[in-house]
Amino acid sequence: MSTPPRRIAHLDMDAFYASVDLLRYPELRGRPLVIGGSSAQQPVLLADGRRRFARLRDYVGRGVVTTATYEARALGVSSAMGIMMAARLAPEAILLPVDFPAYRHYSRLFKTAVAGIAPDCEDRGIDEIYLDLSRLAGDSRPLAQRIKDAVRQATGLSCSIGVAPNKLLAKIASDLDKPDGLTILGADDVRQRIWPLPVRKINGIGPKASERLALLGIERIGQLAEADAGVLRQHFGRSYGAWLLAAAKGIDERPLITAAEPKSVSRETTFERDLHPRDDRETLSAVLVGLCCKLADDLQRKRCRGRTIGVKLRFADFRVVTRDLTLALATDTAAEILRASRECLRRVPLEQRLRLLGVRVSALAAAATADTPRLPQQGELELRERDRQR
Ligand code: TTP
Ligand code: MG
Ligand code: MG
Repeated sequence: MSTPPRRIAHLDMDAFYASVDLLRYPELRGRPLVIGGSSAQQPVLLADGRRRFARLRDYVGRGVVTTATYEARALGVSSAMGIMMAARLAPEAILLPVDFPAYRHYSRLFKTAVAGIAPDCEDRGIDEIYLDLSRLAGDSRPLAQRIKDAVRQATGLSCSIGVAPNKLLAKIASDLDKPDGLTILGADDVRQRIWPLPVRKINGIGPKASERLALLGIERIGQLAEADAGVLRQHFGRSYGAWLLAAAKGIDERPLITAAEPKSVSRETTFERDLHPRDDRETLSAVLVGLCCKLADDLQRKRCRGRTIGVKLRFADFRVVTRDLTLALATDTAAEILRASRECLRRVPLEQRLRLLGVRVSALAAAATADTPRLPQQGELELRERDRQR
């Protein structure tokens, strides 16, 4: 029995660090820009409101280029090059220091935007992800375009996407039409689109291996695909030799490594002053509602539902008490979590002041695979009725 072909996307942000910095300094758009300086290259705000930027030609030091805009790349500048070397190629280019907090912020933003459309995702670092689109509806091109649009909407940045039957081909594809690219590759395209490329384009063939392949007269992926298996084994060992041949043929069965599903989610609050269970009932109740709303939000964002709801109390003397209960149906609604939390709280003798209140939802399952329908919303009504009675 043959399984249907997979549909894997690789998304990579374009000139990522530089593009994030251009959001802050739009006046630099269209100019060669190199990222890699230190605080000495921080722009200086002038009296007239303009900024003075450091030039590559003035740089002295041993720093390396982390990335460069496509305008700077056109002059020969590339990642991992010494900045002094880059200065010889592009003396007029602007140099900016790295700003990791900003890159991390935009990394989170684009990944969240993508997850809203394609939740099956493998995180491959600050500016790239693999996505499994196999279970999503719609043709690959409009789907990938929607993802690109969502990334731009959330960040103002462009990315390049490749869609192919596996990770190896998707990674090559995302690079074929950078920047702002969208490339769809089928198994039938391997011969025409992949084979003419240098072997280095395969993720996993580094400078060492490509050098040794060149010595065997193998420079293009197509030549590698037609190489003798015995010769490859002899020069690269059994396992890497076999992998080289399979990779050149576009074969790659690796699954996506998605983040481990969370086992539980919890939220808690430590009070500024210890609260009395009766005298501060209103405040405690408001805190509890807040915690339950946040948890429902966490669950819905993670596309999970949980069956076990628990509360945690820390008393003024630091004693900790927990209580939990398990629902018949998994839930992700604030009303259900609140109702269960109150049920748990009723089982705790409340005679001391409280330092902390926490709520936890566990026994989680992915909402998509949960066999139970969402509980009817009337639950909320019922809850308010009961509240009034108490
Ligand atoms: P890349 O995705 O390799 O490069 P890029 O996003 O700058 O450009 P493009 O994808 O359009 O070709 O790397 C992502 C970021 O990682 C890059 O912006 C800076 C950082 N980086 C380094 O710090 N050192 C390096 O050697 C490389 C390659 C990247
Ligand atoms: Mg990139
Ligand atoms: Mg990258």
